[in-house]
Amino acid sequence: MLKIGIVCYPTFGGSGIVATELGKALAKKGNEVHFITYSQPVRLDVFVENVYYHEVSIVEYPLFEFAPYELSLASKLVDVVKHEKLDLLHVHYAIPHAYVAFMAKQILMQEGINIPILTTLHGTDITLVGKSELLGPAISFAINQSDCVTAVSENLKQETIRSFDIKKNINVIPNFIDFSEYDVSPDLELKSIIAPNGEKILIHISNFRPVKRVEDVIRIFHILAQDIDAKLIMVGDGPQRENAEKLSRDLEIDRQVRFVGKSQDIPRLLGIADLFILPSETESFGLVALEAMAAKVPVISSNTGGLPEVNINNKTGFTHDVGDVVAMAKSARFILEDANRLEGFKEEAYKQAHEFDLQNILPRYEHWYNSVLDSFKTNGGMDCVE
Ligand code: GMT
Repeated sequence: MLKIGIVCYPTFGGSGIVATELGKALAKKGNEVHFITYSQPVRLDVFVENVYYHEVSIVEYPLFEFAPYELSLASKLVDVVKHEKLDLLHVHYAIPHAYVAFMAKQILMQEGINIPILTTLHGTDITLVGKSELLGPAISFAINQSDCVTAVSENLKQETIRSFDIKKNINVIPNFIDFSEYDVSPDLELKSIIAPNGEKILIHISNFRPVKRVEDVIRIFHILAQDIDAKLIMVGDGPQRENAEKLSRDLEIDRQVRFVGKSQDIPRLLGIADLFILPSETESFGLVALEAMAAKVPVISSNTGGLPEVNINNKTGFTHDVGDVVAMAKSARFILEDANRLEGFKEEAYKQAHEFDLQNILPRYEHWYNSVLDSFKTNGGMDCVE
């Protein structure tokens, strides 16, 4: 059994969820899993066997206008690796986590400890922040200095190779869903509150950042609602929420749209939905689309990034060009207007979600860990292969 350190962003967001669920699954199998973050990951219960949480306290000093988080994290990593005798560090996100892990590794080397650093790329570090010319060299460096790297989709792998000077082999290990913990039996009482007259229920879940194009969700719904009796649930919060609320008032559909804020109850909400809308500008994978499909909810999404690897056009839903709200609304109507057709799409979405069952993906992570550890034992670490 391994002692694994996991570093991630602990807030609402796909990468933190993937890191947390992976850690939980590894702990269930008897590995000792140590989460090292600045606050407790949202989906983590720390009173579970084999799970440990180490909070990074950020050093504040009046001279520092910006608290040096990277310094605090590197120091914490050194401390936890030494005292818990970790076998490896699995960091989620190149910046700053892979960058910081490299620094921690150098410090530990001085003490004769050679800890493998495994990095998983989730997207924003490559496709959004990573586009900054200023950060490019630091991101390339962090990726190249990792002992092993994975990306969550083939598209993200190719995008990383295109955008940076990458000298590492990048393995693709997609996001996953733990069906054993996914109870989505429909809550009929909730359904009758949201849609008292049997209206179709559409849902969008995100952090309402500009990349999610939440105003497109409202526009799609506005077009659709002219032909289909429907309600829309908007789950999450973020910088574009106010604009989206205003738009729904301006379009006079605010009585049909509910903004419910952040929720810990995603499966319950998905359990009553008929269609998921994800018109993002880009999405390296789209974990939330996978969660919807696991709840038998077909998806209307854009066709960018890794989304077409998850949402299969004209099978599990539809994919369209970014911003083409008319086509997205048309496809939504096509799915919803015929009960048998809707059932067919639901079944296909559910079937496709099983491709990403944790039971299939976890062994790939375990294999990855073991192969890098083997190479550390035999030659002090070399580029890993799957
Ligand atoms: O975009 C988000 O909602 C959050 C973001 C994150 O950094 O946590 O998600 C990214 O990682 C997820 C897990 O791998 C992917 O499913 C999301 O597609 C990806 N977001 C983007 O690429 C914009």
